[in-house]
Amino acid sequence: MSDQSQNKTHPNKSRRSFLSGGVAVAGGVAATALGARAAVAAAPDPLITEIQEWNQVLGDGVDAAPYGVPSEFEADVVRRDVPWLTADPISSINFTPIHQLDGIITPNGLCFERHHGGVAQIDPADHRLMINGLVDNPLVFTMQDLMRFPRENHVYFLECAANSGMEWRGSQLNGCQFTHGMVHNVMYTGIPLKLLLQEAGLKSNAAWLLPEGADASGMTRSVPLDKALDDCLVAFKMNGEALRPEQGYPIRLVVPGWEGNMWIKWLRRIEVGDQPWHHREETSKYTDLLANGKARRFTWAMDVKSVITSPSPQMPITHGRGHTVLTGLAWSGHGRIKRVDVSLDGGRNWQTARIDGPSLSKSLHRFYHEFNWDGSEMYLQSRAIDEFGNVQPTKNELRAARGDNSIYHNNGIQTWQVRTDGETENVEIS
Ligand SMILES: Nc1nc2c(c(=O)[nH]1)N[C@H]1C(S)=C(S)[C@@H](COP(=O)(O)O)O[C@H]1N2
Ligand SMILES: [Mo]
Repeated sequence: MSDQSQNKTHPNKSRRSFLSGGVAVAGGVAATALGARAAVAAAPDPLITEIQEWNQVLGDGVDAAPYGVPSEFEADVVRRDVPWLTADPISSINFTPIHQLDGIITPNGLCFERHHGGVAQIDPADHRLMINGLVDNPLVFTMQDLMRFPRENHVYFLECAANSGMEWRGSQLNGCQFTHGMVHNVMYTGIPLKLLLQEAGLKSNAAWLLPEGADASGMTRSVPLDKALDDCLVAFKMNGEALRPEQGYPIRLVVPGWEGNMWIKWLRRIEVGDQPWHHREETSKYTDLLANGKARRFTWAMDVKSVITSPSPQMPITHGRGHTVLTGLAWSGHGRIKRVDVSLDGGRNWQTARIDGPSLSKSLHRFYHEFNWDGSEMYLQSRAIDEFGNVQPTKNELRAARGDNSIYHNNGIQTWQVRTDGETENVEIS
């Protein structure tokens, strides 16, 4: 990226004060990093000396976008898919552009989508939620009924169990959007599921739930009752506004910390039973075939995990050596993240990264590591540790425990190779 193209997205004023302020107050690191820039700035720069067009003509009025959209200069910040992974757009996946985001909240329009029968378009006036099975009073709720229950707000990540699954046998996809982008993190507004179950009255032998979607796939998944009574929500808002159709409008199940598959979208029915159902999602899917021929099942919680989002293959280092900001995401389905370690040399030496922003249970955490890049090759890794002492494993440790056949629950440490020219690639260290 040239200096000029950078100026287009940075207001001149703040860039100037950054340059002069940075050199004046900072020590060796900033002065070295910014030395080259200061020399460039000494030549007349028309972006500073000329009055720009946008400074002379009136802009759009308030009616231009009744629902706001991002700047046209952000047009490449979009969900993307991997064509060979999904044969058709109906039973499909796309990926959150986590390499281009910051903080911990995923904007609604960028949350990855996974659906098995396309996006159901449902008028909330026509939507019903039924609770039946082992209950005293089978009930049907309209949306209006649901709006009269007490609600709560919580920020939770949703990670598909297959996130990073294509990387199990070795590095494959070149970008964290594709290796780690089946995750999003939003604030849900919803009704504790416990309240709706209490309204129906649970029979004494009630032990399992089978939530079901109203989409063409009619997806179902067995959920243990303890989890439902603990922290599940029937959510109708994400980041303050209605769920997007692709996220399950008008209501979805929120199953904090557990695999995305259980978060039934377009939720229409919850059957209460005394044992789990063994449907497709409990048998041929969402189980891991081990080396000894047995399969792991009911692996609900998403284990402690992290990834460096920049630098990364889609976010190479373009500014040359000197002051460099490394950033990434960490999360655990068990609770909060306590610490994130970062290595620049493929796991030989580790330093503690700086976690910034809210540290919430079962939510993404943002970490940073600022360092002075000397221009040599690096092997970047991050390793998260949660509040219960769970440590993110290496990919070799995972394969030693689970063999080569797994797809789901790959929380192994990711390596990015940064070359001397700043280009970055997905690699594995053996
Ligand atoms: N009704 C229904 N619910 C569903 C699905 C679906 O296809 N239909 N897909 C599941 C899977 S596998 C995942 S990972 C999450 C994805 O949620 P998202 O599309 O909001 O990212 O929804 C789950 N809930
Ligand atoms: Mo999923």
